[in-house]
Amino acid sequence: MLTFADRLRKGETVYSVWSQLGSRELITQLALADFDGVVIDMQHGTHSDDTIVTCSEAIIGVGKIPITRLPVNRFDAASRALDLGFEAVIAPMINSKEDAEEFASYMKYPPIGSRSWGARRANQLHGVEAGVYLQIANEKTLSFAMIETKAAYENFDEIISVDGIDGIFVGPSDFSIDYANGAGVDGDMPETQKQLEEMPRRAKDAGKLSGIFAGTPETSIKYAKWGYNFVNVSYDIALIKAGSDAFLKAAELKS
Ligand code: 3PY
Ligand code: MG
Repeated sequence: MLTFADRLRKGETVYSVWSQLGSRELITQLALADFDGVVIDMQHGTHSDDTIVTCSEAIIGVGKIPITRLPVNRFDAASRALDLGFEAVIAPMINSKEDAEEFASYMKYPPIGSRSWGARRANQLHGVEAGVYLQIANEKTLSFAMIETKAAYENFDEIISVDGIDGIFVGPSDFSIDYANGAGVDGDMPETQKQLEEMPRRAKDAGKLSGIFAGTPETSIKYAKWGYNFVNVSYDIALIKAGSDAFLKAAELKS
């Protein structure tokens, strides 16, 4: 338990699946599939402060890594997610050193931050004594600051060097929207590829981790080759659609 940080720091590439649909039954099925972890999306998914309570249990119950992405500027929910047993929290739209410092303050106990004590559910789920959890939590739970705007990219070095930020997590879609000045959304747009390729190296040089949202097999392979430690390969809605389309096509039930 609490293995995510160790696996990434040892050099393993970890592959997760993203959950937008806030159902515990669905989370259990995603966790039973062969992904390493499940990301509960509180920003754009139908998850809420309530649904995430049972999600960590469902994911940990089948031996997978529980991760969540917060809504924008809901740093209070970061501490609570950790209290519920999540091993990593992804914060969207971290555009400045100040945003990163505020996020980190909710993620880490003193002396790094000011996370408040109350991790009893995390202790139980991960099978560690309260005092032990306090000693290991800052190292074993991970804060990922999302880089998904031009401003964030320009402030990359300042954001990545904040004590208590363990890594960056790139959002190629929002990044592309900002680079296209709102004209379109395309994570593969040529104007952003150099930046996406260089970020894992810059994170590594700073002694930090890197993650990214892929979405297709091709982008998953590309990002892993570029050195991202943590690649989210797809999401529940897309997998249901892809599976349905493939079935109907194979059975020749629809043209
Ligand atoms: C993005 O690509 O902007 C994301 O936030 C990934 O979900
Ligand atoms: Mg985004």
